[in-house]
Amino acid sequence: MSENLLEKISSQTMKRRTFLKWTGAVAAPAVLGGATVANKLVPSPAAAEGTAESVKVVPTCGTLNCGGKCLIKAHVKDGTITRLSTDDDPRDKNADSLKFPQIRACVRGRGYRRHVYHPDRIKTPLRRTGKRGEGKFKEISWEEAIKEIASESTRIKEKYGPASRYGIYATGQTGQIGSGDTLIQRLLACDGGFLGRYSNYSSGQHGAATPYTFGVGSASSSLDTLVDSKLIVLNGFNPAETIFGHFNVYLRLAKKAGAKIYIIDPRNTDTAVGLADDWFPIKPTTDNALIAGMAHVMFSENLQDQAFLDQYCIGHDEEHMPEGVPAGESYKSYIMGVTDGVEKTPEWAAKVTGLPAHKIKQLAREVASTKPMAWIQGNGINRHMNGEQLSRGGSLVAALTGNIGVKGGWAGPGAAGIAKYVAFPSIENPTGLSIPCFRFTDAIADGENMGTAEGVKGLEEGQTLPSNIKMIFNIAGNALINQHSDINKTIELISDESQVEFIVTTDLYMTPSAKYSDIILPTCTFFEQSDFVPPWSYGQHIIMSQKVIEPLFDSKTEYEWMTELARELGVEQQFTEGRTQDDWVKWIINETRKEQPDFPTYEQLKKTGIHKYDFEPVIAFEAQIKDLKNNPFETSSGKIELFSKDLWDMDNPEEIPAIPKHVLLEEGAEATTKGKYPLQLIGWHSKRRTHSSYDTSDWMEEVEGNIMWMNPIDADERDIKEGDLVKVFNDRGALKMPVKVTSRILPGVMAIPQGGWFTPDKDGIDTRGSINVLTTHKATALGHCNPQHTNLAQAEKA
Ligand SMILES: Nc1nc2c(c(=O)[nH]1)N[C@H]1C(S)=C(S)[C@@H](COP(=O)(O)OP(=O)(O)OC[C@H]3O[C@@H](n4cnc5c(=O)[nH]c(N)nc54)[C@H](O)[C@@H]3O)O[C@H]1N2
Ligand SMILES: Nc1nc2c(c(=O)[nH]1)N[C@H]1C(S)=C(S)[C@@H](COP(=O)(O)OP(=O)(O)OC[C@H]3O[C@@H](n4cnc5c(=O)[nH]c(N)nc54)[C@H](O)[C@@H]3O)O[C@H]1N2
Ligand SMILES: [Mo]
Repeated sequence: MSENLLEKISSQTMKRRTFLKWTGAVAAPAVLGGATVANKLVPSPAAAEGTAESVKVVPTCGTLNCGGKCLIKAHVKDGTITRLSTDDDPRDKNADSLKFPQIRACVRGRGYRRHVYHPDRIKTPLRRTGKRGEGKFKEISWEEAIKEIASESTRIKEKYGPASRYGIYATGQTGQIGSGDTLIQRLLACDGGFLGRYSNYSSGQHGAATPYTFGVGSASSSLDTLVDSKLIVLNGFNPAETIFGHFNVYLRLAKKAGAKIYIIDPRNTDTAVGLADDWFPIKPTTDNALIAGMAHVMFSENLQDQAFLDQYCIGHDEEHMPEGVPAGESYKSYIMGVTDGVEKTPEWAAKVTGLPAHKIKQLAREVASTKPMAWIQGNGINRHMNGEQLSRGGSLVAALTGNIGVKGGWAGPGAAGIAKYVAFPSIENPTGLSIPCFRFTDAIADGENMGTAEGVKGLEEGQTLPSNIKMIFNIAGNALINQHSDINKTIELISDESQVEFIVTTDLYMTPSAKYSDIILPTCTFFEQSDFVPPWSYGQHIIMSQKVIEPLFDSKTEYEWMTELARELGVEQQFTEGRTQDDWVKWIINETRKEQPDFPTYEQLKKTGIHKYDFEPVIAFEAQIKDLKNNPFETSSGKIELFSKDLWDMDNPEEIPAIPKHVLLEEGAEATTKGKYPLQLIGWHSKRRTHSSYDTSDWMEEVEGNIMWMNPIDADERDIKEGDLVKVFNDRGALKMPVKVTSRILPGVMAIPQGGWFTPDKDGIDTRGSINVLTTHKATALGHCNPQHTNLAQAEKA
């Protein structure tokens, strides 16, 4: 049967019974993809789900980077997955368990079969034949591929030094051992070293900012404590769609227990629609102006928790400032106009944020008077050019209202880590060098001039990197092109074969990043290998992801092909320590059991898949608030630093202010009136994709189309109607996509769901709504992070 015919059959099957029906009790026979290549894949067209005896149910776990890491039960018949179900833990049969909530798969988790059995999966190793990026490849054997990667890697190491080799940010697979991203770093560490990286695209600004407030990177309580909150404010956070470590479960429980939930977001999100009591539509990047307006109300009406501030904080007023700072620089001085002559009244804040002054006053009074109150910073405020400031702003609200160290309050971004296990061991990178992950394009173009000022770690002041990046391993990621900013500029850089000399990608699909690679290797989904999968740092469970089916086509797991590469490079023993991937899963479990004797065994996990930890509530900084003298904060002052002397000393007050104030940005809200781009453009993480993953899934397209949002006022001005194709553009690029005209978004703001695959037409205009054609390479000042929600653009009918 030809592949075309197979595709036809599969799409007809899809039409007959839509995916949404498929997720019900009766599963359809899967006749999807790849029959020509591997018999082992293709079920007979007649394969129905079968009798109870013939169907095996195998628990496993989704390892994509959505933070959920949910229990997925694969129903397998004759080696084929025919249906997926999920957690039905009886301890949570009434959906009210605080400790053991069902870790249920969302619509994407339920739709994984289309991700696995898809005709577009890459089936054999490929080598580029045309110019880089032209999209011409020929099939090669694994043996050839491994030999070529080994010889190029060695050549480049010898010519430019080991720190010219880079494993790019890649989150397509996040299990402990299956994560190719972790494995390639381990392998390169065995082979002389590489250029490492730190930070991430998710919460880099939070991570950079939080230590300046609290002295440590984590300021988190456990999710169950939210049930004690009376008021929860979600600031740039959309967990109904992003799940986010099952935050959504606890918000629902908190609401049931009587908490009010408010949403501050330019969009009336699914979270707002489903859970919120009120929506505060704010112009992107202006949250600190809202907070300033609220602080003005608090200081004017004496609503702030002065006793808390005086005891635990510095920087809130002139009486509590660090040494060596001139008068008039405290937060209160800024609010009352002493610092810059502008009083930050609610009316001032209204002009900046777009929120009515009476709503700002209402929010200030409620936030100050309702205790306990949890102000939670999402990653939506993080991914801005002033993300570090916005992140500190949320913690400032918590301090002003005395909601730190109390149950039901909240101190900073994220949530407390509960899952504890012995991790897959890493091997130290011999070069000791690392860059902020967002600056890899800078390190390709001009790494030799990057030093500590550009965020490089492992160098002395005055030193620079020994080489530009010359080789890239892109292992289960799409940030080489699609998920990084300014796609057109990145493509110019990556297309130049004299800059990066060799690029290896592994993926399931021919993504935009794969297209710009020299060797592409077909790898496996989590169904095709075993792994140990913790959720994001604050999850409360782990899952043993079991191998459910054999690797499809000619694919290999990352562990398997890297073991072969390690052998070729002469470092196999060091790389594997004599263990298979499954041996490592057992190793982690056994080592963990040495520390936690009641942790389940490998055999037990084979049956249940999941382990949920019993735990006591964690309250961030409880010890400090109970007894500051014996438990000072780990800041220079020993207190919560609302004014940071360390930031002040950086002497860059426009970009890195010492207090979380509102700053003007080149592409911020105020700049809309200044140039040719009058609309703010943000992205969001939509339910139909995990980043760019599932963009090819027609089942997910049934869930939600790839559609941008625009307010009717902006649409009318441009004669744009619901469903029209709209061209969105700025100096960096242009895209076309259909529009939803809706008052669920603030006028002056457009939103595009991030992750569409860059698909240029003959004029280079993207046709899939790939937002990163419009975003910038410029990194944030403090953390060198990705400001991918801070953009100005124009729109017109296409
Ligand atoms: N404009 C804008 N850009 C953004 C963001 C934004 O909000 N706006 N968000 C940023 C954030 S927070 C993040 S974390 C990054 C994420 O960026 P990436 O880490 O690049 O994530 P994905 O786009 O999901 O890419 C994962 C790749 O892995 C592949 N894959 C999926 N499953 C498997 C598997 O089992 N095995 C293998 N080998 N491959 C697999 C997928 O096909 C996909 O190509 O994007 C960032 N980019
Ligand atoms: N379905 C799905 N789930 C995911 C992912 C996915 O791709 N798909 N990705 C996962 C990953 S890696 C991450 S990092 C998380 C991210 O999850 P979230 O933290 O929820 O991040 P975003 O979706 O980027 O943004 C959240 C909200 O912030 C709003 N926002 C943007 N700018 C501003 C602003 O200036 N002020 C305010 N107040 N709000 C603003 C956006 O409209 C959006 O609704 O989601 C994870 N979960
Ligand atoms: Mo992320």
